[in-house]
Amino acid sequence: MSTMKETLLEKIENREVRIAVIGIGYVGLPLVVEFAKEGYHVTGVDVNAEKVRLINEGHSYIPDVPTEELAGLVDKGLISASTDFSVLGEVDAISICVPTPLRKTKDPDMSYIIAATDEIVKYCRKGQLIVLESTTYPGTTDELIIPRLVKNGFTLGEDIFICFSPERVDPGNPVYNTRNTPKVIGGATPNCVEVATALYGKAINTIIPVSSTAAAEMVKLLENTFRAVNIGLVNEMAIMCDKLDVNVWEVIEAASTKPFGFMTFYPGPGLGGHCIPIDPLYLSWKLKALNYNARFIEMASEINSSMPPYVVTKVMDTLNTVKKSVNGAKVLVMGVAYKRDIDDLRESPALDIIHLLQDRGAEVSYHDAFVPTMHHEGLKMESVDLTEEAVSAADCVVIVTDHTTIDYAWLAEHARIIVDTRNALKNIKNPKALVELL
Ligand code: SAJ
Repeated sequence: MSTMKETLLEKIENREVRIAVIGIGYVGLPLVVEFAKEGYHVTGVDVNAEKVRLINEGHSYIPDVPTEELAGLVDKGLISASTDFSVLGEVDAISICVPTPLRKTKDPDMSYIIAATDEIVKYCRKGQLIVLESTTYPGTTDELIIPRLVKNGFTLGEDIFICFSPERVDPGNPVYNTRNTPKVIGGATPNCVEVATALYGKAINTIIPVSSTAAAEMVKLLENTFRAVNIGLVNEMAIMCDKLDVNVWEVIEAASTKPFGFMTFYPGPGLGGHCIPIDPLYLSWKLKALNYNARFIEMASEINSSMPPYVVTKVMDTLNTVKKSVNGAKVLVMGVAYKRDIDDLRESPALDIIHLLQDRGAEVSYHDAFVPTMHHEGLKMESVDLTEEAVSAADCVVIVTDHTTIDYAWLAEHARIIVDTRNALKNIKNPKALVELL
């Protein structure tokens, strides 16, 4: 008589396993597609009826997922989507890819994970694999997921299999995608890891098993804390170089020639995105509960959060050199997305910079072809056309996001003053505009 594990492993081999992915956003939808490309039937489950409709019509709303690829898999009947969580009772494997934001109090908002888990509790049955992918603090799987799921006579690792596997999606990355980025998996028991490895290994090239769910949760937080702290370091370097009258960009380029023991990060207007500014605070929050203060995380967060005001001070000081006050000045912000060549505004430092400039009486407009309209965090604005009139009418242009679609030579030709927070003008020799670098 086969054990539940053996039955599941066999169904995985035979492509009979049916999969549900809860949360079909920039993490969940690529995962749905990768499993379907391997011949598995995958259902995207989401509370957002519009996303469900678009998927069932074969339309992708995630730039990294081509519509034609999604449509082909939907037409084959391999991909479907639903707002009805009862489908969770019909599948063999469930991946949870829901958001883990911060509350206004900067505490972790676990409501999405808990809501998804409570839906699974209603429908889960023996023989299922459940994998949490949402970035969260170490201990979440063991403390929140397992106690909710492993009751009613379930035996963990025998008839229910639970793992944590961090998502590693870098939106817009032209090289690394869900399939070719190694996937870390930590399970509640060795059987759990074995089952998850067998399934994910069908859709992802490299699986990296670790010894526990907490280790896997910590791997992700190390990865993103590493980035937040190093970006904080290089932002402080920018502030120090400014005081020393040294060009930080030149220093970084030269340091980057070191072929070992150095990794290049660049200063900027602040830390955007729904991961890097937020994930480390999940870790520091957890450690506070254990009476430990994660100093690097706190310090990096403090420095990175100080960059938008630092940029606004740069604008004020530069206007001052031409005897202009920021109060009443026309300021054009170039790029509002949180990083180049994407349309995502979440935690974008541009929002803080615009608010701070408006608070000081500036008349602020923005241009961002990726963000034609912005209705976000109290701002309701439209992107202005990038014309000579718009640029030359501005008392100051601030490059906040360095989209590669902009002709920076043209901009430097027609702007009066440019505050460049991304060294976007690095290749422009003798710009006509007065340029102030971060
Ligand atoms: N930034 C800097 N200086 C740098 C690098 C980034 O100021 O040297 C800023 C960016 O402008 C942006 C923020 O930091 O506002 C985050 O940038 P990011 O490049 O880390 O981009 P994310 O948050 O979209 O994606 C990251 C992933 N990025 C990379 O690995 C390059 C990766 O860390 C995670 O897979 C992902 O977050 C996630 O989902 O956790």
